[in-house]
Amino acid sequence: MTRKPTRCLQLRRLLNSPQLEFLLEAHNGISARIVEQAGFLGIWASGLAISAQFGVRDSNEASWTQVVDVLEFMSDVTSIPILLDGDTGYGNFNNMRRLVRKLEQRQVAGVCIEDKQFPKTNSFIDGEKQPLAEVDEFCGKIKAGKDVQADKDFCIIARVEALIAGWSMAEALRRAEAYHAAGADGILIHSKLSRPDEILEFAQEWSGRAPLIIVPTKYFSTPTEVFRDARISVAIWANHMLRAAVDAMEQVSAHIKAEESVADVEHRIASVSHIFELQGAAELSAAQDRYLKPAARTQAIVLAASRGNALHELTEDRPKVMISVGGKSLLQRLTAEFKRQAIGRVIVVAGYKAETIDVGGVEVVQNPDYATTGELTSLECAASRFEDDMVILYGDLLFRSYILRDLLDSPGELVVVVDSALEGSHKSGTQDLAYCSRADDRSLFREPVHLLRIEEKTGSATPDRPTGRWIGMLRARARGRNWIAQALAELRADGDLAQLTIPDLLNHLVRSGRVVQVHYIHGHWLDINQLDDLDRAGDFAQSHF
Ligand code: SPV
Ligand code: MG
Repeated sequence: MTRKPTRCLQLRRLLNSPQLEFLLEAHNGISARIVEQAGFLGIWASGLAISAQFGVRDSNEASWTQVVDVLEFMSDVTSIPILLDGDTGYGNFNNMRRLVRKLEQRQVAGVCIEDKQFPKTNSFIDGEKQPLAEVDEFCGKIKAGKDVQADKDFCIIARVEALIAGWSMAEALRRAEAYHAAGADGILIHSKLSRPDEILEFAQEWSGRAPLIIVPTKYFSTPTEVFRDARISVAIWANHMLRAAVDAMEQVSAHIKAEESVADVEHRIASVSHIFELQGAAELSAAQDRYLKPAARTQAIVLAASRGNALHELTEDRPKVMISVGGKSLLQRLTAEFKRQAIGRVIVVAGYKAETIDVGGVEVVQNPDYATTGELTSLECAASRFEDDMVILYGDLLFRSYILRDLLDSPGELVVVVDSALEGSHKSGTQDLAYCSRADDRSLFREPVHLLRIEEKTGSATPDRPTGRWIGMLRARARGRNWIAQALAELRADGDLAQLTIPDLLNHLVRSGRVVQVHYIHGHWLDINQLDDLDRAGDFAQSHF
């Protein structure tokens, strides 16, 4: 087994790579993880961004140990190298030695120090007024760091601030050369101009004596090709994660303040489950399965045997569950939702073109008589695999994640999801109208509601009014599972199972005195019956990230 190179070696390789490489800024654990997930090969732990996320100034107001603590979180959740923006090294050569030791202990791959004086100020604030360090003193700091590092590949980058402070190109080059001779593994040449001219001139004069690093914050509009042509080793996008986060937070907070509601922002911001993902929740639940008594597993049973005739040629070569919505099949979308809710076992009851179901991680059960039978026969085909906690649903559903999550949280042995938004919906196909013990009062503290019956919409007026529409999703716990198994047996004994539907099963259960709980929702789902539904589904899927 080949081992991944150490992070120090990874950083060294980026520095020495013949092509232009990139680091992106991160300022805490979650942003570091996002940078790695975006595909970057290295992270810039920016002094500006780390101080800003603390809400303090980039003037060494945060202590160096506070910075190192942040680095520890960043390092723990990533595997790519982190280059710390170590300001001036937080003191003299001795502070630098201790910093290097502490960074190595936390697997930080390198540190960049700048030739200014402690406490430093950000280069873009009155750069010209900032005193530079003495060259010899700064060289001593570099040497001290190099002498103390334990890993030969730990990188020390020397940052030249001469151009920022208004000194000449000759002075910048003189300093870079001295730092290189003192052992620096690379030179960061900084500029506050909006054009890259002085950086390019420096690069030309420097002519590859050591890897050259730049921070195009001010000359951001320069085409990246220009840096490649100038043989720059590494470009650092130094503050963009922080600025993106601040912008998003300002917009969202203003919106919530004005609206006094979060209803409208919910789908513009990261879902809570995505946050869990970034926190590595899946690893913890896998570990819990290993180290704690295994919790009861929830399984999903997807009824997907039908072709979906009203979709015409779209289902010529595949069942409805395999048609694509926004680049992903309905089944892929469902399995992603299951994964989000930690539903590990997925059973798909297939019939029409069952062989085309190729979504990873699902168990396919066949209903060989799909052409002449209905949903209950399909459900019966999965009966031998029933477990004590299961969600049963139609394969043509799209829904917001919270619907399944809330269903899993709701009490009851058997719970059906009913949409109380009857008016103004565009639902096509059969409507399974639900008559329940109470209408949805949409209040926080809901009274228990149970199902009275489900009726297919016929257009004929009935004396009582439906309180919603069953969306095609239910959940059964251990006793609910037994009720279902028993009801299937009874209906089979009656001899008419083949043509029956899930609503028939639910009505049978209610008639037998079983309590079927109702979990109300209000919109935020759709099913796909006709071509028209597909456009809506595309929009729905897109707005759902
Ligand atoms: C930082 O990211 O903190 C830097 C780069 O040092 S700059 O802000 O451009 O000085
Ligand atoms: Mg900085």
